[in-house]
Amino acid sequence: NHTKPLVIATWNVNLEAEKAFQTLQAGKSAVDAVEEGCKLAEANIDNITVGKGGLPDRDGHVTLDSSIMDSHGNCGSVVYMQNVTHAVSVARMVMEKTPHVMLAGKGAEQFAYEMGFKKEDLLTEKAKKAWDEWKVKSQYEPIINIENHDTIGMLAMDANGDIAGACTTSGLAYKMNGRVGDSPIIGSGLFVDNEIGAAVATGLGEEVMKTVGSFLIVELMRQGKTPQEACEEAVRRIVTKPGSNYKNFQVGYIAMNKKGETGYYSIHKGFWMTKCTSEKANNSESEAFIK
Ligand code: SD4
Repeated sequence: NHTKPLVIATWNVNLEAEKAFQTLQAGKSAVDAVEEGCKLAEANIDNITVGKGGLPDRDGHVTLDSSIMDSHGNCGSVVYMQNVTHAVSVARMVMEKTPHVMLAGKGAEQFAYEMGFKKEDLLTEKAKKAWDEWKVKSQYEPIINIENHDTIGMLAMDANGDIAGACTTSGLAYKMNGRVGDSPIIGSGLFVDNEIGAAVATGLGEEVMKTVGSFLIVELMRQGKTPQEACEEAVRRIVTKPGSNYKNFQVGYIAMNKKGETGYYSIHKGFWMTKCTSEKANNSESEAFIK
């Protein structure tokens, strides 16, 4: 069942995965596909963890993190970017139009305007209301699974077997001002090696960064592990650290290898993967470390 083309994504994002799949079917590249899929999530104001409508930091700023990698090993990312909805597209422009990999904050925003992106207020009424309610107690606790859709991470393989990936997020709700997560950090939130496969992460970014999770998964696949085994090992690295507080946070990984085999695993139940190999995407819940 190693069908090509193929799209997988974190959480339940059928429309986004189908959009990416249609992009591949139209003969476009894997990197076009993941960009198109992620853009749909960024524009959806009902999704409170990505793009416009994302929940703000504790001071009320919506700050976006995103990264993208193509099948030639090129990558681009933006961190702590405000006022521009399509962070994934700006990340792609960083990859394609600058000599750099990563742009941050005001610099990323300025670059986006130079590239023709428009300035938008990303804090919606719904997100502002949630923030106002949070401020009553101002208690920061990682939320384990937010409504089954969350940071979107997407991997695509085109009809030639070439792989690309992207991820986009507003990061953890009510994070400290200035906080950057794993999603824009190449190797942590996302890694693609077109010879081997690709992986993408969701959940508490600090724990993903400490273990360089996505790069780890790709390297484990290079050593012969299946995508499933590699995702399980990357979760195990987190939970077996001395003193790991893993009962109180979620991390989930998805991966694919060059054969089109896929895998996914998480610490807690409630993590889902979307897979699309035909017109309609399917979702399935991940096996979890905590049974
Ligand atoms: C972060 N990994 O900023 C992101 C958040 C996330 O599901 O994935 N939530 O840490």
